[in-house]
Amino acid sequence: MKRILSRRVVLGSMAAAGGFSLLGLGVRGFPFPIRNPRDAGEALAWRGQEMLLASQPLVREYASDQISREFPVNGTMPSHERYRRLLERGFRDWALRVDGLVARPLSLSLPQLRALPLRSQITQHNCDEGWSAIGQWTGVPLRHILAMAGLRPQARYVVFHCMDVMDVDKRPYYESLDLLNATHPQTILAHAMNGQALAPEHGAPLRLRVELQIGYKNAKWLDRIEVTDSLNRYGKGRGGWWEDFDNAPWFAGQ
Ligand SMILES: Nc1nc2c(c(=O)[nH]1)N[C@H]1C(S)=C(S)[C@@H](COP(=O)(O)O)O[C@H]1N2
Ligand SMILES: [Mo]
Repeated sequence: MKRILSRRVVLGSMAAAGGFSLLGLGVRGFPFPIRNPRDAGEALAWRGQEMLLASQPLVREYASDQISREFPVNGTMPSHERYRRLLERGFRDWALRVDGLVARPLSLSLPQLRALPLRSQITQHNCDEGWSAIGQWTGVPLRHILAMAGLRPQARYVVFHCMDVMDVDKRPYYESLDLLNATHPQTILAHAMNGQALAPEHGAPLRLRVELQIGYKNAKWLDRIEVTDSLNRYGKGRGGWWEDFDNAPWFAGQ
């Protein structure tokens, strides 16, 4: 079962099979009510991931000669004065804030982040607009930062606040993960790509790499990470900018 069934096939069929059976019910631990078959499918796929991870914990990693020569860019760089100045000064005035339901709120500069334990991984990024690219990402495992901050008992989700404001609705980009995805070994806060400091268009100074999920979950231009017990109070309450704006699935497993 381990290798014959791909992650995608298992998640997909669980979603299809369960799609109609859960309307009106909730799925334990899933943050939203089930309003339609699509929601039910998403919630079941989310539960299915836990089972899959027990036997197949890491997504595929590639060799360095498989790295894509061109890696497309998606999203528009933060256009405000604050980001321009941060960039100009090499992010010396920037720090990642880690707060919310943590025992010890943190503020970590880029040199401090670079000095933390590293993970490097060569993975395939899949954007739901239909393109994929392989890149090498290097950064701090998010689980390490969460351990440094210390999760309080009520902690359920991690929210990623970004510095870009979306043109269409003037709302800041954000994303969120449950704790299983947030503490997965391949979930890292990357400050380097293909062996170089992360380029501005790819999310400098720091971006999320969550290899268990697709493109838009990989929040760029981070400046704050907040641990929370509920996603209700962010944006329109669906857990991310695309989730709010376009009803994109919050759990976008792959
Ligand atoms: N802050 C922020 N993060 C973002 C986006 C964005 O617009 N703003 N776009 C997302 C989408 S849709 C994709 S596919 C990836 C693209 O990452 P890349 O530009 O490094 O290829 O970033 C994701 N993270
Ligand atoms: Mo994307």
